[in-house]
Amino acid sequence: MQIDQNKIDGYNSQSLRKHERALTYLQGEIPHADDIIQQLGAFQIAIPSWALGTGGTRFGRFPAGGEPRNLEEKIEDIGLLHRLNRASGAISLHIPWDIPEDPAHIRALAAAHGLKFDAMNSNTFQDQPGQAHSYKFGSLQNVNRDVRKQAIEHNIEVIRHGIALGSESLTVWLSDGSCFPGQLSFRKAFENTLEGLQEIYAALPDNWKMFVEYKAFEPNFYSTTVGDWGQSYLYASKLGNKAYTLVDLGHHLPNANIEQIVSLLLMEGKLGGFHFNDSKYGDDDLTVGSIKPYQLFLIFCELVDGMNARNMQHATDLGWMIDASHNVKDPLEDLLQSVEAIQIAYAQALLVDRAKLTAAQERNDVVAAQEILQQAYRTDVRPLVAEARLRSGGVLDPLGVYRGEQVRAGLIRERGLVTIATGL
Ligand SMILES: [Mn+2]
Repeated sequence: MQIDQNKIDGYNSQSLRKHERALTYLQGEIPHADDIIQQLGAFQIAIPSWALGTGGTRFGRFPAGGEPRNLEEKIEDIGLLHRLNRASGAISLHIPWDIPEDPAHIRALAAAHGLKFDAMNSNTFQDQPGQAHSYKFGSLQNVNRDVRKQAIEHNIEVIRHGIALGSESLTVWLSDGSCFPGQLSFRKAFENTLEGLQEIYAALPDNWKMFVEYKAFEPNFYSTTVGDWGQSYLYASKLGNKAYTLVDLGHHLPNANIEQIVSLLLMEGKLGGFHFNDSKYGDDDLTVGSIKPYQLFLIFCELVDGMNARNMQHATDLGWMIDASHNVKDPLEDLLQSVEAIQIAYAQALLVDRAKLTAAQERNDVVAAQEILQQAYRTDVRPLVAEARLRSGGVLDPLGVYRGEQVRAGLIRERGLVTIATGL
């Protein structure tokens, strides 16, 4: 069932009129405004199952109450987000945090909320209760073959769970590395890891992709065995054409030029997936677009340009996911903000006049090139994003409706979260 915009926004025909005025203005200014609205409507961002609870730091965790207690409730929460913004139509599961006990039931529940299963995520960065071998000194890199074998088997089990749910990709993030010089042999760690990834890769169904996620540091602080895009690219290249690099915005050293990394990975056909978040210092996992929105825009410029150059479908040919944590915000509010920030950056990137930019580059007109980018960045594209939402059956102001600041029809508070009560 779709949310009835008139019911929910009946109170605010004024906001709707304001939106229409702003939209009409933009449509006059931007010849391809309706194409952008269409592209925005098709663009879906997966929500990871672990983003729905209150996160924490090693210093503490301050739960707000009303957190989903099980996978069913997590799916309901994402279903709510998707009903509001029509742009969160996928869920990404982490094993073993969210093992689907009854995959057919979970699959049906997700489908009823209009959700697909995005990449499956394995976990060899923690020891689980009853586990035979410890990952204290790494998983796939470990000097002990039994530890490596356990990590390989876990990943293959994650693929099996994913097949049952209709997922088509596996994301492998390894915390493997070392904390002190001399602790391990870089070469042996790489070779062991590659061997393990090859065994996992061999278990992938034909239509699956494997994403090799890198991270510069933490929890290891001297070396990380998949530490940067070059290392990830090396693994992905050696593995084969189902393996790709996954870029997580927070997994770089400070000031890394992520847009350039994105551009080159796309050029080589090896960019597979994307984890959105924002940061000031390290892997801060803050709300997307909250700290460096211009960087997010520049990344999207390269995504759009690089995908167009390869005739890729923006909406479906890369895995798009938010990977953030929420220590001081309601996770659902944060996710609504994050999805909108992604849509805004995407829309702004679609606004860039590529022909003019290329011409400016060809004549080394640095000033014109900057003006062209900033012209797009400084355009308020929120009416285009809102219009895409409305046309897909979402609401004008997802955060406002969620917060219940406005007249609501059919909304109740349950478990501390707003749930649409009108049923599916
Ligand atoms: Mn990530």
